[in-house]
Amino acid sequence: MFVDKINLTLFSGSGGSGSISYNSKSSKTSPNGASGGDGGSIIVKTNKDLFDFSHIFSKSIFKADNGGDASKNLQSGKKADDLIIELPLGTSIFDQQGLVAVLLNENQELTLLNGGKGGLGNKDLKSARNPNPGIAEQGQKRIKKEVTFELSLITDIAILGLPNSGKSTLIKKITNSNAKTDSYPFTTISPNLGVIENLEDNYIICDLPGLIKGASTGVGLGKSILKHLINTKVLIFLLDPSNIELNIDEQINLLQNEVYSYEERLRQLPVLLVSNKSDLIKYDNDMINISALEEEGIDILLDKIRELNINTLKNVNKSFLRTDFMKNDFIIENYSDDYWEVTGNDVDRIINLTGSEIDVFNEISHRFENSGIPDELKLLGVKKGSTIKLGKFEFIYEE
Ligand SMILES: Nc1nc2c(ncn2[C@@H]2O[C@H](COP(=O)(O)OP(=O)(O)OP(=O)(O)O)[C@@H](O)[C@H]2O)c(=O)[nH]1
Ligand SMILES: [Mg+2]
Repeated sequence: MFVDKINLTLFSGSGGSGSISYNSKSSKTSPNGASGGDGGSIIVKTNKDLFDFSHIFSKSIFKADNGGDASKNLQSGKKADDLIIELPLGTSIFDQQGLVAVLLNENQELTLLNGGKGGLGNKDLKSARNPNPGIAEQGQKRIKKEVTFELSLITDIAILGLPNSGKSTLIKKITNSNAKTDSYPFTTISPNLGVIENLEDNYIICDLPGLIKGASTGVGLGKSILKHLINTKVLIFLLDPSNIELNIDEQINLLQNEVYSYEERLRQLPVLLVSNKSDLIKYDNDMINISALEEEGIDILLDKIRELNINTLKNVNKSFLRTDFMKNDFIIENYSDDYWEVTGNDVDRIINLTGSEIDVFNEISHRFENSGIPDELKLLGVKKGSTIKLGKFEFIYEE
């Protein structure tokens, strides 16, 4: 079963408690109570070999372990292991406030919940003010969070068409996919992935369920089909000249309408217009004519795909990370590969300074470098030489 959306409840682990003990038991001096162990965090990590959430479908609750309590006499509590949830590339993560992150890079890691800090024991609470504390901290309590993971497949090419146009027949002919085909509409109800292997590079292609009028507003499988286009680089509109309800031009119109009303940015993607079922009707213009069933014209289609140099193309999606759900409070957005904007409370704190220009600049650089922002930018794949906009300041990123 293909699972491309899942709701989960996450719990971080509580921190263990610190202890109260003393070197000298009789006089209760020289505190040596150790600290509790930190609770486990919940971390998500992308794995390029996953293509949906079926590996976690059977669980709706994930709990990280609690940290151990400290014992007496310098024996700290055990730190709990973090709980790592693996996710496919192309996962968007939502919490109750909205989008948290879009994970597009390999081995990208993100901590969704920090484990509770272990409480300090009386040894670590010693201070000049209180050299012999008779107190210890409890560990931080576990935190609960409801999240939704939603996948938009990462593919090179997506095949779109009305029901029955022959999309699954085509993917079966040009890849290793064993998609189901049949003469009734809506045979395909979830995407089929395949790899085209006989070009210079391997390309991932996906066959989607048939699109119908109103898909972009949610009719039929509507948006759950269209969302997979956000991470693809090329569209194939597979047209069916034997369709008695809509002629080829009407099919093109319908597909364009639904795709572009769903997401305007998809206009940037190259589209191959392919008329299928040429064994029945050949379409007489510059369209690519194929018969997926009889394997006619397939080489011409593959040549057209080769000419697109897909490796040089981009999808229209962008990485996204909203970190105010955790320790930090900033939002990073990239509007192009070399222009990134960071906004939010942390940024305001970093840049809210007055003084001479050079002092302000130095202090901002220092604060920026010591904030969580550079690490997150690195995670999102920012390149040296890119422009970073921090509030009203812009500067060039150097690793
Ligand atoms: N004559 C002819 N029939 C074809 C051709 N390609 C597909 N078909 C037939 O068209 C019907 C639908 O094919 P599918 O590949 O299941 O179509 P689909 O677009 O995946 O359909 P949905 O998944 O329902 O949207 C089947 O009966 C196929 O055998 C073709 O090139 N020529
Ligand atoms: Mg199909």
